[in-house]
Amino acid sequence: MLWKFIGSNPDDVNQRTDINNWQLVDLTEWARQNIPNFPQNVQLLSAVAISDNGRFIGGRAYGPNPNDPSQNVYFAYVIDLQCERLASDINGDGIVDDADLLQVLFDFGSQLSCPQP
Ligand SMILES: [Ca+2]
Repeated sequence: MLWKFIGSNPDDVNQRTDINNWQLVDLTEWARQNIPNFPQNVQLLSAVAISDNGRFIGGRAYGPNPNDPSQNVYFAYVIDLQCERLASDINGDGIVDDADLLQVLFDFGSQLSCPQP
């Protein structure tokens, strides 16, 4: 287990990328790339907890209040890292349904075209 004090300023973390070859990531950008339907107007500010088995990560976020989207609030979040997107969920809304099938039908027979070198 590793624990290392690297500074009292959060910017110190970003300047130290050599900690056992860890790669620091922007949590919000990571979530937008890996979590289906992650809201564009929510920012993950920090990760403060991880479950013993590494499956869940919890932290603090900032974004619209679900009860009053006109107001932004700070809130806690939990990410389940084992909840993966189904390959057949074409539009990434977490449900495999007729919308996904329709998208496949629209694309049926299409081919990627790449410019000739
Ligand atoms: Ca879908």
